[in-house]
Amino acid sequence: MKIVYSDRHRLHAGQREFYRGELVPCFEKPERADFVLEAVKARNIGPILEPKEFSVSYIERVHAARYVRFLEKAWEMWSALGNTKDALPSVWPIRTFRDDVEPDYFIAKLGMYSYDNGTPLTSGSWSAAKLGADVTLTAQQLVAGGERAAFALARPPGHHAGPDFLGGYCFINNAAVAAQTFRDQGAQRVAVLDVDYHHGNGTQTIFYERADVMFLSIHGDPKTEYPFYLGHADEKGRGAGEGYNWNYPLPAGSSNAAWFDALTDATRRISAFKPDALVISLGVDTFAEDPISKFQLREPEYLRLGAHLAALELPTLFVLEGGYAVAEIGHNVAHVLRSFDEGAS
Ligand code: OKP
Ligand code: ZN
Repeated sequence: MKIVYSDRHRLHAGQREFYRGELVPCFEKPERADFVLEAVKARNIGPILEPKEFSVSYIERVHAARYVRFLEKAWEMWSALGNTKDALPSVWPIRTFRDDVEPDYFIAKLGMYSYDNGTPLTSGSWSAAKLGADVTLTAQQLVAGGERAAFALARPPGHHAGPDFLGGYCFINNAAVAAQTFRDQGAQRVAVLDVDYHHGNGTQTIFYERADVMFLSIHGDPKTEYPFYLGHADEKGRGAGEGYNWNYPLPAGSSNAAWFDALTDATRRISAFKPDALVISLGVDTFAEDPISKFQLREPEYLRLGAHLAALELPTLFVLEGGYAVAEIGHNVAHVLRSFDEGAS
């Protein structure tokens, strides 16, 4: 399958994130994409294409305009205060505070548009995130144009970014932008399946009240795993969206058998939904050696995942999300894509 990639992802390179009481080097680093690129090249997954440039209006179909304006201007505002280090929030308007009055103070603004202190905003974050969306949309256009599948080799990741918030290393929800664009270009129904170790809270929130985009996520149980406050099995959608959101939280340390049981149930629901396109939020932090996650997938499981997804026989867009066992993430991604291609008709 064709792969879309730009080396300008490295414009986003956070220095430190807050983790277990201290600032540690970011897990989400540019080398991640380098390793994935190297592995897909080594295994001849397909030609590597440069992204086209898309209007921000595609992004604003799923993100609030005021959030996008904030991202565009954030570094300028922060650096105008004399700051040179990455911006991290430290205060948030949780329950009972007002979120309708945007503060002037930058860190308070940043807190309004974020939900954790592990996502540094740097001088290049907006450019890289916009480019990640361009990479994703370029790959989406290939699938909309008749390709059986395409891979958006994007970073930073996207699935934790919601309508008006960043977090979990994510700024723009690439998978959601792509799903919405499929809809806007004539797809009646789109399914988004999130196989990253972490619940795709941003994607869920964006489509929670909609029946035209089904969201399904297999992830570490939020009772102990990030993002903690969303991703339980009883979240099934609201209003028109009821019955179009399916979460498969699995305890940390779950067996691969349990993981594939969840996948089998999720793909059964996708088939019954009869979507015109499928978006896969492809995180490979499900890997047994991942430093921040607790599932046990390895090469045979990634091959099995690719074959299982191919059997759905749907136009499929793969979007890169997490995966932090840096040297191995390339192989893990390549295994999924190669076995998909082998199984695809
Ligand atoms: C992103 B993706 C907060 C540290 C928590 C966040 C994990 C984000 C995972 N200071 N770490 O889903 O792979
Ligand atoms: Zn993850």
